[in-house]
Amino acid sequence: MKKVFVFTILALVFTFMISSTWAATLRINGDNSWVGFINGKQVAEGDNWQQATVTEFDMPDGYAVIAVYVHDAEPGNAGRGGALFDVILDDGTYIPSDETWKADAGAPLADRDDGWEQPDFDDSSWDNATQLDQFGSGIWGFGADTMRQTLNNPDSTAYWVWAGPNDVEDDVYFRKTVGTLPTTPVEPGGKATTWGALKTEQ
Ligand SMILES: [Ca+2]
Repeated sequence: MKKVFVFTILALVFTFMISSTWAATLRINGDNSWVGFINGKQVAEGDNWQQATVTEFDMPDGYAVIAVYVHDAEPGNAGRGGALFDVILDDGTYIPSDETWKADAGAPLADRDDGWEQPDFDDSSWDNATQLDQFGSGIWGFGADTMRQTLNNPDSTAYWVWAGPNDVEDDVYFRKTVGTLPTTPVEPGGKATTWGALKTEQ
């Protein structure tokens, strides 16, 4: 009976492993400090621009909404702000910070309460991020060797980004949905329908 029990447990664990869909990693660097959110929940906080926060997370629905806040400590043109982040999916898909992310500047995080980090937030009025230097080059290039201690496996190929010119705004917000949004109806229990097959038969 014990062997059967152990086998049952192993089978359950294996079933869970293959059905728990995606796992992924979020890495964030910011000059000077940052807070990261996944699906509206805070998951990361850092203030050493050369030391990324690395967050592993699951995507049971196959996608996740990433939201990143970065604060530049030097007001206006007294200093330049920068944000560098990436998401790596389990299948190797690499999603770098670049101009495809939505970006917005505004009040400091503590004063912002419009739900900007929530998955259902409407960011259609946000501009795209300003794409600056690629990791390893430009004004932050001298820190690349130190940064690679956390930005390895894989090496970062992300771009430093900001909202507008990076010597103006000091509090910026980024958003992107990673993974694949569900496009077909899903039956209770998570079993996918044969929607695609039905459509081709019509
Ligand atoms: Ca500044």
